Amino acid sequence: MEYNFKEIEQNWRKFWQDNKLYKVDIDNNKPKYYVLDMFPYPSGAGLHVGHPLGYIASDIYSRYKRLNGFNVLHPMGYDAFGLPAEQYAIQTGQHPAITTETNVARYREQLDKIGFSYDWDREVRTASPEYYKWTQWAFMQMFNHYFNNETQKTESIDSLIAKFETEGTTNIKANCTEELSFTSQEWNSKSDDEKQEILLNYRLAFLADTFVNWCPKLGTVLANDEVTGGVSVRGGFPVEQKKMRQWSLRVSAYAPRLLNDMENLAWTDALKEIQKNWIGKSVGAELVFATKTGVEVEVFTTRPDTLYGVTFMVLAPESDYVAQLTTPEQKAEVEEYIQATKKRSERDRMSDVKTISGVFTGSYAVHPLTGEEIPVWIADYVLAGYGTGAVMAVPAHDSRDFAFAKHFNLPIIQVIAKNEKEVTDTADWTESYDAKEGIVINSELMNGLSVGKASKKIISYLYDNKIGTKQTNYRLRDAIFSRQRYWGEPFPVYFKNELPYLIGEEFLPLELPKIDKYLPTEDGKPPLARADKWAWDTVNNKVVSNNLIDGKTIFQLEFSTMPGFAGSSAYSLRYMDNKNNDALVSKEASNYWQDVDLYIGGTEHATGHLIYSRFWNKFLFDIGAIQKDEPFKKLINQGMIQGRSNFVYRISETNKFVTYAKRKDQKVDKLHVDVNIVKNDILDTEAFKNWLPEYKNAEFILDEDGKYHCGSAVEKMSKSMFNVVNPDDIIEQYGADTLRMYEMFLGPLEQAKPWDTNGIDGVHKFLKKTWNLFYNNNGELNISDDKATKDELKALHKTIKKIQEDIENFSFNTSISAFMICVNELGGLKTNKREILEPLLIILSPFAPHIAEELWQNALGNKESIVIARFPKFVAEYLVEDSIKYPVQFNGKTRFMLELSASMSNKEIEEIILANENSKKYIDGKTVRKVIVVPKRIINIVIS
Ligand code: ANZ
Repeated sequence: MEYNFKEIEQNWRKFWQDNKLYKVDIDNNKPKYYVLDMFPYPSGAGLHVGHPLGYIASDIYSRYKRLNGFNVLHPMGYDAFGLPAEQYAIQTGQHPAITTETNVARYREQLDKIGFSYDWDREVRTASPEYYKWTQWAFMQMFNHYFNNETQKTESIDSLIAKFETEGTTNIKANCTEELSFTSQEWNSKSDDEKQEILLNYRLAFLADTFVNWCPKLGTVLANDEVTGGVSVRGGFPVEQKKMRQWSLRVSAYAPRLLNDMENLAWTDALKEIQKNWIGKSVGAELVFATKTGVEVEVFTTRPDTLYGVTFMVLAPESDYVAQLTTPEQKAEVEEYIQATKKRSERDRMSDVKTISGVFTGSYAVHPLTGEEIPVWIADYVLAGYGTGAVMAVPAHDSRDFAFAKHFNLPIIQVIAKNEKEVTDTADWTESYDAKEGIVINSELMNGLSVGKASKKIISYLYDNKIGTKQTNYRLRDAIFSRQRYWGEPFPVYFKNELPYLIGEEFLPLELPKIDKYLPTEDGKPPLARADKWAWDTVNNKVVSNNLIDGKTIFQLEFSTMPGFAGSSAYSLRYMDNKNNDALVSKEASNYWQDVDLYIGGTEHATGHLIYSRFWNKFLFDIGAIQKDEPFKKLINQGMIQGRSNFVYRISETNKFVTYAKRKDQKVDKLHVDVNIVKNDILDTEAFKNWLPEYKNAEFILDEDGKYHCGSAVEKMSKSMFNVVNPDDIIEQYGADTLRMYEMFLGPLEQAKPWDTNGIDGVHKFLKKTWNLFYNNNGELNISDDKATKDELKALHKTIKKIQEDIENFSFNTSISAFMICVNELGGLKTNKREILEPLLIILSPFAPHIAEELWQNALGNKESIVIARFPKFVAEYLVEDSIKYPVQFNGKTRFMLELSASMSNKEIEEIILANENSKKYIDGKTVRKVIVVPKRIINIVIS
């Protein structure tokens, strides 16, 4: 029989599916193992060979764990809400659900061809109502909870209300937007509306006026990680800062836990570092500067030791203090500056250190220690959302303050010196001294102290004198949670007197209404404002027509929808129990599956999905809905697969193409050519002419070998560079097993590497060679039941050991090499013994499951699938060498080699070596002083 991969692969895929071999259920007799891929957004372009890299790695691992007796949960689904389907809907009028459906079907077809071991019965789609019911449910729980800073846990909003009713805010340490203070009597005498408004200050999911990244062109708010360089990541449209009433999640409340709990996660240091910086813990002080008008400006500083060096203050242009402190004379200039700031994204403002700008407010503050007057400025390098949105500027020791002071000619006072002698005139400084090392000078209360000691001393002084307190800040922001879009989860929220109320939990899911167009309305409202039927009847608990809204029992529903990360925050939990109608996940399922043991996906999610889902899980854990407060125990980031582009060179303004070697002789245009009509860098010139109409009459000036050699380069894999390789084409030509092994062979999983189809033949040949161990040259089955020889066992067990170690270290590329060596060795030994071939197939099956199953069942005659076989035990004995070749030295010089049994004792070796004829020649009558035997290594005879 020939290795007919097409037929084989199709047959076995059907067999696996028909027999539901990958279906898993809770099984208390087996240990669980949960392997998860980051689920894809099904885009219209389909998968290219870069996408399955991580999926193949996780599939190998899943299969390996199954072979080792684990009950493996390995699911797949779709992150199905998203912008592209909606943009397409805007252009064509086609409902995004239809686009999504089509794309999902295409993805599924492509994924199926690769032979993954997913339990498709557990599929989830974030855009389906049965799924988003639980996204809405989680949101409702967040709305009904607040975060208790004292217990560092979330608690019910009812318990907070109860405290307000009995003791007001006296003993409350709740995480909130703004510190409020009221007595129980004051609370009890408030109206329902007032109470609702106050509670928004505490809820974990809340509505508040916040500065957001507003993208007018996309008509929506974007998250920080969706904006880069002042434009939207998708589409590259300008983004501006705008104050809007938005839903937010109080993610920042969890900052300490998100930071501390990272310690126990098996993630790479690089990724942990990114998250750490994103969470951004700073320890310092908050203190107050009074102004002459009575306004008290609070600042956050990490350097209280530099307090005597403050020579001015800076407010964020958006700060509430600005309006309070701007004098009439300065008003026009300040207004103009505020307008200019709106055009710059927060990231630009933080990263662009060259552009220095700012405006004086006209007001002065009073230094709390010296009583001196210091001017208050506004500048966009101070951000509204961090700390208090105001800074005490210390130009001598902060580089941004320094640049600002130089630019606007403000005084600079040195208060830290490397040592006592390093005190110089700041007028000569070209840069600030930012290091936290040295002693404090020019600072009455702290002179002579080290930076650390000075900080401690001044903080307690500030505290005692009621000027300030110690403060820890986190850079992590609350997550803006609304989008002014159609294609997302609707909020289960209606508005009464402009205040939000939840619909009853039992009426979920609240399904997306139908609308005629997917654009915002003419007056700028989100697309859901187009729905005729989008009001909530609180008596009958159902959606009704807007024209029934009466403000008494029937109210308008929320127009915004939830952002992309909503649906992906708890999907790993839903896979555990995807059919459950009564809970996100049952207690039983959560108890058994616990968390994801291995998560594989890209690093691009480091500050988005991987923060939000950790937050979401911690919240669900706090309310007792799940068992673990961290979702992903181990995380591996696969490297990007880059494209390898090819180029042709057209002599400018002609139809003639020269080769890479000849391109230098004339003026040429370097043009991308479709890599699929190039093989080993040689262009198929006929195919080229047929490729695009403009090349129909192309002429070629070939190289001396009569071929057209292209240029090449490694670039991002993308349609525009014509370097996209479709896995379907590879599978058509070589089969899925070759694709799987070749993707792994390309290099270490975590490294970025270019896709280069040139090497694929080698891997394909390896599979054929494996096949030939079972079938002879005439295609006849040829298996023997004889006992294996020592050499055969050694070749096999060496490989078992290596594959096991490699898989456990996620070093799949070296596994492929080990298989190649093994099959070559076995080929050389003409192995055809079942005792060797059976275990070989089992260890190969995670990598190349189709060929392994075929040979397992049809060549070796096994009745059960290889999927449920057991990974062979490595036997160390087979690797022990029987004999060892010793170099024999005389006074340190190697004279000859001697092969001896590996089991001999040193004493036996000594006897043999002294009796050896060859030895006698070298001893040559001299006295033997000593015989040194280093077991299994060397023999040295000392003579004199
Ligand atoms: C005085 C000072 C002196 C500062 C000095 C630094 C060095 P991290 O570490 O990132 O937390 N700051 C405070 N709020 C800010 C805001 N909203 N926008 C921009 N900058 C702000 O940084 C905290 C430091 O950044 C604070 O300490 C403050 O400047 C500034 F030699 O205060 B510092």
